[in-house]
Amino acid sequence: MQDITFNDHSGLRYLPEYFARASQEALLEAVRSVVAEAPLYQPAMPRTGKPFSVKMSNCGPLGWVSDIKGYRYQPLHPDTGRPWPAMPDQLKDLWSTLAPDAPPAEACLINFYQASARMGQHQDRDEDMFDAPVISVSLGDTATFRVGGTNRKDPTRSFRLNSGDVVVLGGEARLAYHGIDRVLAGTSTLLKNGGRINLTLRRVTAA
Ligand code: MD3
Ligand code: FE
Repeated sequence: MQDITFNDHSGLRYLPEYFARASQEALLEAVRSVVAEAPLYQPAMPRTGKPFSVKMSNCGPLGWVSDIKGYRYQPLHPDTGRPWPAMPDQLKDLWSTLAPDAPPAEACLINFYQASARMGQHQDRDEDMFDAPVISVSLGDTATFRVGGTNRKDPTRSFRLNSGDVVVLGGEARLAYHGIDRVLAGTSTLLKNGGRINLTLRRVTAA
């Protein structure tokens, strides 16, 4: 674990290599057991039903899902109909360390990117409250991440998210536009078959 190396005025806090390799491996094992119980599913765009290039699962009491009917949080896996698995202790600890004043996280979205996957610029606003930050953990191949401001037309900047990096989006940055432009294949040995996993922790309901 290392010190904060980037903490901007808007509330974006970047913690490169927050998790060392051994912790990344332990976290990956925890994610594998979640996905064994709650398999990655294929989300689709509201209205059009166009499939996402990213596959998803969740852990914690609520999970974020998207299908032709819309975006929402729900307690059950859309394919299996079972509750999402519990949030691993490493993620609960991460939340209490980096968001000590917030109520507990309720949702951890698991995004799985293969080499060609992308995530277009969007805001995270399906939650009932924006006081708590969003905390993101990257595992596996490096991605180029782009973040702007709270208006779609605000200038953006781009930086790389490597395996073990953590980003905390609090304050004004909580509602900033952001997305993943590309995944750089072959940049990490963490996932045997390559690809990238992003874990995003969120508080959904008002405390
Ligand atoms: C900036 N995930 O799941 S994580 C998402 O890498 C999402 O999978 C991306 O955007 C990923 O919604 C980016 C970093 C991140 C997460 C939430 C944010 C950046 C954010 C919320 C506000 C501003
Ligand atoms: Fe997002």
